Amino acid sequence: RRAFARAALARRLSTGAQPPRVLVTGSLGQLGSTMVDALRARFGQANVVASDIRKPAPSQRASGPFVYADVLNRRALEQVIVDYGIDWVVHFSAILSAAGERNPALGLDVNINGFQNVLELARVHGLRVLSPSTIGAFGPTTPKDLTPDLTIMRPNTIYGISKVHMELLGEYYCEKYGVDFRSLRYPGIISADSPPGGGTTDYAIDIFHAALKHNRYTCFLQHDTRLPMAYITDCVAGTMQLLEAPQDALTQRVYNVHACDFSPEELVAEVRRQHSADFAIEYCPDFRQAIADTWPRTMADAPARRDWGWNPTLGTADIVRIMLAKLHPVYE
Ligand code: AKB
Repeated sequence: RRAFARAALARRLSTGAQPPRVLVTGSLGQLGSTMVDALRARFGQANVVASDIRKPAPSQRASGPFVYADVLNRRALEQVIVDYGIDWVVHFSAILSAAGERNPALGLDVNINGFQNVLELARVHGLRVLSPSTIGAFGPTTPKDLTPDLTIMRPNTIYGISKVHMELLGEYYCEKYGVDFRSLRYPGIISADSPPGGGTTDYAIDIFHAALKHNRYTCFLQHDTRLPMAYITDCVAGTMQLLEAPQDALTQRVYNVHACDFSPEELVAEVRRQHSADFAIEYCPDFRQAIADTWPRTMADAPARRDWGWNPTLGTADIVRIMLAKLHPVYE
């Protein structure tokens, strides 16, 4: 199916058909710049409009168009969509789990009203929308191991509640109005080039900076808290695959994706093995422990593999190797 999607796109481009014009909201967040780069490599620099409510660094501006766009301002967002002739929206603007518990009003506003604005504009202007969901959409009563796509979903965080709302509303707009809504439930995403922003899985990035800087780390989750994780390149590759998959390949609109899973103590063991045998760790769980305790440990993702070719390649040891290699020069 992946080969089919690529061939269809190649045909589209070779027959002179225009590549899609894509708007990325929240493009200055953890995933945004890598996703924008991948989209520009595929569809051309000028066809991918990056947007956010912050000022981009000169390097983030250099590779193509950037616009100020607040997802809470529907008219302004609509103007960008009309002015740039947007076909697809990749909607990354969101307040993550820990940040949402710190500021529930902001979490509700951005995650619910921001998404509703995007979806309504997709209905009016016939857009494809890819908006990621998360393992945070599951809750304390969800089965924790090999969690299936369809299961109990009663999250108890603002982030989780707003993402279940997003999934259901996207499916509703798809069925009722034919909006081409697509979503995948991200695990914790690990990246070296862009910092995370207010998540419960952020420890798995912080730990590398601390290891290289101080050779010690105080972890805000308990030693044995196993969570699903993925390296950013696997995440962006999967997001591109789902974005480009032909409509008739999709048997559902929201997909679990699983790449690897580990606990803090397993990550520490790998950092000690690859970096420093005397790397010191202390566990001081805070409010994020209660969030992590409600999330799956591992996810079942056969439909994503079957329908659009989800095929992550990096496991825990690979992620540690890449993170250490990328961050080492920063702390030399
Ligand atoms: C978070 O920790 O909130 C995010 C997520 C798993 O969606 N990284």
